[in-house]
Amino acid sequence: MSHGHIKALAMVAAGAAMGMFASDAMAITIVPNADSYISKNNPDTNFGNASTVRLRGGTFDTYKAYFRFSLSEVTGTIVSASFSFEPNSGGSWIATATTYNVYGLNDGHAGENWIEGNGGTDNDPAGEITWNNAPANASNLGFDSDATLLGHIDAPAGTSERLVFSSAALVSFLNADTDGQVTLMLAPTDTGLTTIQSLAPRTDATRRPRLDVVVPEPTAMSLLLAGGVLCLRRRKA
Ligand SMILES: [Ca+2]
Ligand SMILES: [Ca+2]
Ligand SMILES: [Ca+2]
Repeated sequence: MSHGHIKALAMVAAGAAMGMFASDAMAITIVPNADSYISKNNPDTNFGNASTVRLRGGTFDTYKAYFRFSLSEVTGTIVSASFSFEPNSGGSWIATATTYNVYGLNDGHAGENWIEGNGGTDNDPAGEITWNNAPANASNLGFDSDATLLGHIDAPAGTSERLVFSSAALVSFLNADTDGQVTLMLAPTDTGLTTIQSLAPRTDATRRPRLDVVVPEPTAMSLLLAGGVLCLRRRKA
């Protein structure tokens, strides 16, 4: 292979690589296909159809939240990701500054198909999520070993802004998924948190929770692969 050939191939490869990480990254926004909170004081009540997703410390009750996302649109390795959510539109939702832990339900857990439900204590649809049947749920604000702590996010008092969580652990968790669906959970860290924290649910088209991921643009990936094949063919000739 001539120096000219090598130089040209190197330029193509560099261009494709730059494209992959700069202009040709593809952002995908995913909204939950299920969300609900669970209440320790109402352990058999489902809140899947509630107009808010609530969080609360342990003084009067404990609320934790579950969100499930489909990764079916995601191809390739995720290079960055964020999980974000907004306060409910009505009233004050955070009276005091607080911190939430973000967990992921371990991939392959039988509870990944948890049922969002339509409210009430009727267990109809069967298995609708409650404190007593929620996957990986543990006493108070914790989760058991079927969940992985992905980090935490601070929520300022009185904020009306979207809160955006990201961590390397979140990216790893998403990339480790094998069945195209992931469940993220939120729990306050403060057992003395008395006020109800109220987030917008997935049914709120403007404020709903989101999972935003960035993957390399498929066309750039294809170009790089095509370039590699071309290179091999030329070398054989
Ligand atoms: Ca819901
Ligand atoms: Ca999964
Ligand atoms: Ca029901």
